[in-house]
Amino acid sequence: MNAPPDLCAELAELALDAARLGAARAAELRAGPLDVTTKSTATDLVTNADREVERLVVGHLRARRPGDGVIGEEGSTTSPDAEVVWVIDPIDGTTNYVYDFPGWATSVAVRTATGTLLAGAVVDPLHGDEYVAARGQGARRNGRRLALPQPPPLERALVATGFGYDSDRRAQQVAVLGGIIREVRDIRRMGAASVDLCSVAAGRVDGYYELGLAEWDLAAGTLIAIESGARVEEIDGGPPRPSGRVVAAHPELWPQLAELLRSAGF
Ligand code: LIP
Repeated sequence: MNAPPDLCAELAELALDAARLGAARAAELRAGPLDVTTKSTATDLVTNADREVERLVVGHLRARRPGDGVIGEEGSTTSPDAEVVWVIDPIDGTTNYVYDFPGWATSVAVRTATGTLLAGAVVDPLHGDEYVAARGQGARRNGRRLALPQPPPLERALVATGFGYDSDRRAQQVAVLGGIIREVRDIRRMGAASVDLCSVAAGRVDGYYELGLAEWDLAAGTLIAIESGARVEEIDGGPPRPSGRVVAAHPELWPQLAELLRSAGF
């Protein structure tokens, strides 16, 4: 599918609108009692708010683009092979959300059937951050254009990462962390991949890596980071993929960070 710039700009506006709507409803629901249950493990939380926000965002998008497909973390997937597909994480960072800990976000992206990201938005209301990008048109945070600063040397890089819910996977991830923590400035674990990727875009961290993310964790933040000037790829090359090994950093820092991660077993 050929997506002209004006279509990507229009989709970006709709993505931001939908993410704002979802984040605002999530914040409202957080003020009241939550029905919290678990998914893949006892620490993989999901709440009534995740489900309600996803329904709200999907309804908003469908009303405006009824022919598009949807892939949602909480099960709203319809027409996943459509020419245009929306990828939604209603509340990325659900553990942060349940604990009322800043750093959860509503993430809304849109891509072609073949995986080309066209637009994306991430709204992190507790930090007051609204990120948006349209393909080829840059990325913005709260309306201001983002441009990656020159990176520090690797040993002065602030690097974000995250951990899965499975204890065996966490053991693997801690081993990688142990292999890099003495070689960089410091580590940050924010708890939401979309916020981590947007933090790279905003220069709030110099790099990010994580293993085993879902498409809805990755989609919007990946485009926002790329459009800010970052390199966001699988450690072995190519676009980030579900259950892969994503690395994001300034293009000049990316190879060094990737090499360090490989040496640590990532
Ligand atoms: C989260 C990811 C994060 C990861 C967390 C969790 P969720 O997604 O965005 O990067 O480290 O463990 O998987 O489950 O909150 O939507």
